[in-house]
Amino acid sequence: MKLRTILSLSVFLAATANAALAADAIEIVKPDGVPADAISVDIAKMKFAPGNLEIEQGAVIKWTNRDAVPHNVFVQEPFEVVGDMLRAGQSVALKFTTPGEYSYICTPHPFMKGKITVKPKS
Ligand SMILES: [Cu+2]
Repeated sequence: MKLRTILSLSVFLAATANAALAADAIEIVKPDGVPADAISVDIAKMKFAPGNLEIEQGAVIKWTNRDAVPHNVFVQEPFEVVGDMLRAGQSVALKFTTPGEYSYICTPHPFMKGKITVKPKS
């Protein structure tokens, strides 16, 4: 095998592994699948409240837009996961299955920031 072929193959494999990990680490939960013990975050007055959360592995967070302007939840780090644009009163829920730190913003308002710390299940 030529060196160039090996290099492009390893780049491809690394990208594939990343995508698989991202899909496993954060799942978008359908509205009818949101558990009763989901943790609520309000999007209000151009802020995520609470902005910083510590949760246990496997927990679901449900964001609800309390503002008149549309917002979303865009997890930037360590993987990119974009929730739907939320109109007033609409929600999006994400399940965090892998311990780590997840930083997110609202795409139209990047000054809106939040962080989720996912602890291993005890
Ligand atoms: Cu916003």
